[in-house]
Amino acid sequence: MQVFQYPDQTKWTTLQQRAAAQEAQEIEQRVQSIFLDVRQRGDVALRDYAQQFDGVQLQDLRVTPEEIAAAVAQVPAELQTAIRQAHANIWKFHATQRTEEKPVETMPGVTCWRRSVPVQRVGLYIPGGTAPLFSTLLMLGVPARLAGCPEVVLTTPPQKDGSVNSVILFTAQLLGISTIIKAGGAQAIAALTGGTDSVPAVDKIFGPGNRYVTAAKQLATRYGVAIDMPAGPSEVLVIADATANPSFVAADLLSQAEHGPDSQVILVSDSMAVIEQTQAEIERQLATLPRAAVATQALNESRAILLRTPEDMLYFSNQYAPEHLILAVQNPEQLAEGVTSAGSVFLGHYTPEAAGDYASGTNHTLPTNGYARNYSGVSLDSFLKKITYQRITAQGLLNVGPVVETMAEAEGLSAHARAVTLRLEAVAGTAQAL
Ligand code: HSO
Ligand code: ZN
Repeated sequence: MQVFQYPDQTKWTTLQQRAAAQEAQEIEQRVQSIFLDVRQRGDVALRDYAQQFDGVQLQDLRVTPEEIAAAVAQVPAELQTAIRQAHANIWKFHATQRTEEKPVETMPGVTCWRRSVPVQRVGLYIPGGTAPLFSTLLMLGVPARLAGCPEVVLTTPPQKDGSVNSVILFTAQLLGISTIIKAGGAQAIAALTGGTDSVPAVDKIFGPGNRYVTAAKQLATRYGVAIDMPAGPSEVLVIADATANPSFVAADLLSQAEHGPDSQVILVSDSMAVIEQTQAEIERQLATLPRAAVATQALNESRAILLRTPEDMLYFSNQYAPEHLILAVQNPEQLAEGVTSAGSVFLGHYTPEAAGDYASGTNHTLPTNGYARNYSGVSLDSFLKKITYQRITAQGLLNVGPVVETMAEAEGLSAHARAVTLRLEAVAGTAQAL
């Protein structure tokens, strides 16, 4: 980690910068041609890409019920129990996000209300690679189920032998997801966008992925498909005061760093002793970390920053807007109240980010790359649309009609005014007939 002691406030924005993504244009062009190809050749294109990128020749792109049953039998009982518990906790937390709104009479006879309706067809993308994240499937599948989305399609890249990771299949089965497609990368997103013989088209696509997947999701939005959020490499910022335990802090920083060489890791402290001890701890813990090579790359780009006060630390963090914020301080509640930009906040010395990554109940699909300034993480709402309704009675029209007429005429939109006037005349006619 690079250490910065009491940097001048004019330097803070430089310290808050994320590494800029390169070759964006090249990636975009590649993704565009994949989209065209999948649109034209459908499943044939998907099979070609599986051969090219995953090194596997696929017959059936869809996972069969027999494959699911066989995979489930392979998952150790202890892991099954852990996943069930995490599922229960995530379900419990997201269930509290259900809201019921009551109709309101804005004027007598003018009633307005709003109904939550699930997004009808959702696509969940789960990457394969070195660490197939079945936990992410829980984070997306639980709110999709709670929302009541009628069609849930899972896409994930096949392994070298043509199978799908057994824990991912177990988790899918637990969630009641049976449409599972063996496709990864931009081609999977292209298939979910336009549909193919094997892959149903969807209305909204969720899930993390590499830069090709991210670029593909962005391209999908141009075809009218929504996405969860713009995604970037995972991030953590830890605020640690003198009461922090350096071995805990080091473990938290490393758990972020091991995700990928481009993971963003920042330590902010008002204690130089904590920074020094944390650095020593990182070295010690790295020695026994299987993914040490990945973590080391990320740590080379990471920063430890010594600031003077809790207020300064909070200000720095809010400006950076981290995906995850850990408050390893004596009074985390007080500091937490001042958080204005962060995806998810972890309070106190016994609350590692890892708990939220897997099992405490909150969602781990969160805004990165500074988007915590204007985006929320995935929640039940991400799978719902809110439709507004209204009903106006004759009395209601007498009340609200003249307001509309006046405003419509002032905007020069006479047909709008007439839509009210004609009805008001009809109402007057009925009143006279009575
Ligand atoms: N920290 C990751 C989520 C994750 N961690 C999955 C472990 N598995 C992004 O929030
Ligand atoms: Zn993680």
